[in-house]
Amino acid sequence: MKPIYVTQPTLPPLTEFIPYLEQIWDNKILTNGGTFHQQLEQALCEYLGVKHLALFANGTIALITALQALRITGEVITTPYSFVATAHSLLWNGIKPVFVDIDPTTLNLDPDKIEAAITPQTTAIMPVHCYGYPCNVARIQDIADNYNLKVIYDAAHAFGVKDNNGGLLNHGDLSVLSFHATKVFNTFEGGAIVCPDEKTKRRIDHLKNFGFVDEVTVVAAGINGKMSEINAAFGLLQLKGIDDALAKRKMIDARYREGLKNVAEIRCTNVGKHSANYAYFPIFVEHNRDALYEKLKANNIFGRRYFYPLISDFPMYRGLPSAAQSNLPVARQMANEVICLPMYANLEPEQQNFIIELITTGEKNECK
Ligand code: T4K
Repeated sequence: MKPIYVTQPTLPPLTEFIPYLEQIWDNKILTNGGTFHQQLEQALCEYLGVKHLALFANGTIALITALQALRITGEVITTPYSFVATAHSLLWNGIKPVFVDIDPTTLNLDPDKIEAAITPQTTAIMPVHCYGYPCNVARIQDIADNYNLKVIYDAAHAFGVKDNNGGLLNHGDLSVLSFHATKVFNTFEGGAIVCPDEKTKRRIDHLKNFGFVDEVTVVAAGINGKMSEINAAFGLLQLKGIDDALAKRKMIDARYREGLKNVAEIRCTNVGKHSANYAYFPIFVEHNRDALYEKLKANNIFGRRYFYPLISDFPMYRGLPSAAQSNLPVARQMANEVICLPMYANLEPEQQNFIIELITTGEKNECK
């Protein structure tokens, strides 16, 4: 059997991409805000229900720029249960991350624990909508308002997630998306910052273009964060199939839940189906997660332990007081138990049945 990875991008037929390439070849504008770049920004604003969005070369540079755009300094409260890019974006800005534990249900920053971590140096909160599961945005905003803090959401996983007020991406001061090849919506590499007003969008556009405002004026030490025309064109094409891809993911999610419901050692998440985009399918294995992980691998099933190790365990973070084991018990437990099972639109039912069988049948003690 061919390897089955944790994710696999859904690619449209190559022939459908050729006309886009022809247009790029005709125009000879390859990057720096060309036609496809403008069209994709517009199309994503409409699809996601957001006012303004600035495309980026990837999500990490978008995170770094989001912090720079709001002039964040000092300390920022964030989660250890995420991809390392979340905290790295703080270090790239000379900001000290302060790790706060997560809620065991949402797997996101626990609002009850945020206030105790605020100091006079705290300027912002950077929560993550982990796996696309919404943070408690109302509680986080209340805390931010009380302490005059900015909120920048790492929404790398949250493409298209809705909440009661519409798009989840409309919360906080800024939200940052990733369009990496492994994501629900991808542009090979890519990302975006969602922002509420024209003025902030202008500043972000300057910052992603070295700080240039016009031919002779540079206002900040900006970076090259621009998305190329090829990536933007691919995004426009991908967008046509996104609803179909999300519907397929939803079915795969349901099949896993049904297939795994009687396995005592395994917990699935329970965050409210209306608010998910089925970006990942994490399971939590109470005893000896790695035995199951290795068993799957031996059968060519390459799940991933997102997010193990915790960010706070990496060498550049583990000396921080907030990285102490005793500060992050829930995050640590989740990191030690998680396996993200293969989840992508084109995962075949037979492949999924094989994965479920491996987990459920016969050697139950293997995942003990
Ligand atoms: N914030 C959060 C919360 C994030 O999760 C991420 C990225 C970021 C910020 C930063 O956004 P970007 O700067 O990346 O836009 C992957 C991705 O590289 C990363 O984007 C993602 N999060 C993270 C959760 O996962 P790896 O090192 O696990 O990827 P990799 O190469 O092992 O890929 C996983 C599997 O996917 C492979 O085994 C096979 C399959 N795959 C992968 C690629 C790249 C494909 O089938 N095709 C492909 O092109 O980090």
